[in-house]
Amino acid sequence: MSEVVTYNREGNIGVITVDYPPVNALSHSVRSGLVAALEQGQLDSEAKVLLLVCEGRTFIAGADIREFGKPMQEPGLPAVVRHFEDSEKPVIAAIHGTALGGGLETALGCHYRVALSSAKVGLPEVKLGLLPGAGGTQRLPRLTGAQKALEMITSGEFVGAKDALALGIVDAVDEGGDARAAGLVFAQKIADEGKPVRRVRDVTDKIEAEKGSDVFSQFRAGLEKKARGLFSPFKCVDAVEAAFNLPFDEGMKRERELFMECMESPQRAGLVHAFFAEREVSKVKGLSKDTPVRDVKSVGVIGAGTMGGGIAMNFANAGIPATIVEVKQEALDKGLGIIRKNYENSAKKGRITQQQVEERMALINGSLTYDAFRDVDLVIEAVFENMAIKKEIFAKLDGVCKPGAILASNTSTLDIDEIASATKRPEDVVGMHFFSPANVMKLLENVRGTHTSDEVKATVMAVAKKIRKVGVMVGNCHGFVGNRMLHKRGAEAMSLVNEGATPQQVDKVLTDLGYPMGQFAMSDLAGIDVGYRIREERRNAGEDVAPSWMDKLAEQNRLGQKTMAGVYKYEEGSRKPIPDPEVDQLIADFREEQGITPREITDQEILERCMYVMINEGAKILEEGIADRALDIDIVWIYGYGFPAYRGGPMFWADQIGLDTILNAVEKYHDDIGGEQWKPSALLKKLVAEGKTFGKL
Ligand code: 3H9
Repeated sequence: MSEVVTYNREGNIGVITVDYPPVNALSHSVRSGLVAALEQGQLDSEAKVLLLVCEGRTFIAGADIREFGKPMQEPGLPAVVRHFEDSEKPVIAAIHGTALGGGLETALGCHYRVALSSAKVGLPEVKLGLLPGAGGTQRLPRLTGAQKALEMITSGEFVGAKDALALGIVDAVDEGGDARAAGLVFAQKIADEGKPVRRVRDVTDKIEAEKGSDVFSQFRAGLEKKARGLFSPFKCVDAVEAAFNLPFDEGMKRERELFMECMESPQRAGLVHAFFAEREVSKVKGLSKDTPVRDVKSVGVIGAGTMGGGIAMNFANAGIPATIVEVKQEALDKGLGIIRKNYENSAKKGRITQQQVEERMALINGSLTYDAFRDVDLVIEAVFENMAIKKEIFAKLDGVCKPGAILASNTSTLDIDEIASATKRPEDVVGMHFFSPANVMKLLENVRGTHTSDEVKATVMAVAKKIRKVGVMVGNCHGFVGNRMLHKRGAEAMSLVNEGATPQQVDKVLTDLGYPMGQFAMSDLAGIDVGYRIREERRNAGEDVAPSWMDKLAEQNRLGQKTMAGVYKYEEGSRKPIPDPEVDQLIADFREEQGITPREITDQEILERCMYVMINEGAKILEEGIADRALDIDIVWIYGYGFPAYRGGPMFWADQIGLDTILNAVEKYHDDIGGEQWKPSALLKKLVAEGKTFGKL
């Protein structure tokens, strides 16, 4: 008898129960347990109808992702689903929580489906670089038709129970809160009415109606843009199309072939790594489930600029009141106005209702005095990067805020310990680095200072979750994890252009790798003055920072998108970067001035210099304990800078390239170019010597 799948009978209903926490994933034990329990149900002459239910928080959430990449143990999932569909007794699936991937496929193998109204269903395999491989691509379109099946399977988005009912994916929705009870009632009805089995594979009306339709070619054309660089969405379309062109069994074979192609693709490996990494980052070294977490019921934000406004919106979206403090009424009004405009735009796009706009605005208050922070549980300072101002603010906060309030800085580079030194409570001071636009980007880089207490660390990680961000805990150093690596890439990209590359060439190499934008398009977005000011400050501090053609841009007031000219030029109302001959000339003049003879630079050199310099820095970050694991760095880059998740993050990508290859190149550039950035990381050298990877430190 399986421990994770059991069989019992209630009246004339045979109940198959899966109990495999946390999400009833279809591990080998569950698959074989399901087959055994189904067989028991067939042999049980008292059972007229069978019911499949799950214990715990959810129905089956899919195949067991931890088994991917290991040899498959029989029975495979398609065969399990087939057994259910072949059953002579009607089988009913009772769905609560989420029926996802193989979970929904199992339910589609059942003859009837009832869902709690709170339940959701979906085929999210595409998000793991896969396609539904247990009949989902063949059975779902038989119920929903081609268009909806294509949308669901290529996006991986979930559908709520009521919509699932309208689409024919489920047969009934139950308003109660108990799936077993709802399933038993539904099953009893089927038994009493003597309803026969009803196999989805035999439903053909939609297949016949849409055979030969041009929905597939149209859908593929639309995907070209949406799924740029991705492998599996296109395979999903091929598989769904097979449902319309081939008899069921042959369609299943085609689905299998395509599924295996996806399973073996490097994109699948990258996306599965990203899936687990996203969950691992919430487990912070030194903290446990028992670490106390403070209640955060209200927050304060200092600064009503783009960043402060975006931060406040996150809290309002989560139902937490936020008070923004500004110095001048005018700036406050402007900031609140922009927040309203952002919400109104979301309402126009149908993402939220007008009522939600008002509810959220009601949660955001403005004030001109720090007294407004007396009772808040957390204050986030979001003024511009200037240590003296930040210290002044933190000293004031220390005087105003109640004991136990968390004092956070949204600084993107500055020393958290120095900021904390302005207060008498450094244990309550922490960095909370949001990424612009703060209401959109999913990353929250939480920065621990030397004295930050465990309770405060645990609280800011919990806050990240509450406001639907992915929180990553990192150590305190200039630029932390993300910007420290970005600055190395930026400096290298700038040098490549000094030496002969064009900005477009550099950007294209990065977008070809899968970034949404290149280094220079990103500089234009952030503002050319930002980097210029940092370089100037370093020069004023006596550091040896080489002159650059980008300084010239700043001096000519080409500050990026905001002045419609930076590295690229921009047309009114458009964010599309257009190469500008004036900049080519500016670069040529700069080279001449510096006595540089430009040389041909290959794309491979650009890739190596922009990426390997980051990997080398990432290794130093690990060496110094600024990041606890390589996967923390991967998540920072995926959610903060748009590194393609299908490559698993920069450190995972480096493991795929081979650390020996990377070290060789780093050593070569150290010899050729020199500089601290190319000094090989001791950890990188150690890993290569020991034949290890970042993933297996
Ligand atoms: C598939 O089905 C292929 C088939 O078509 C074909 C086969 C032939 N496996 O996210 P949470 C773990 S592909 C193993 O924090 P939530 C997760 O790692 C699969 N483990 O909770 C975490 O572990 P830990 C298609 C899994 O409530 C814990 O469960 N299905 C799996 O925020 C809790 O997860 C999917 O892609 C799994 N399938 O969200 C669904 N799923 O505690 C993927 C979760 O040790 N899963 N874990 O860190 C999800 O989307 C969310 O986990 C879910 C719950 C919505 C279910």
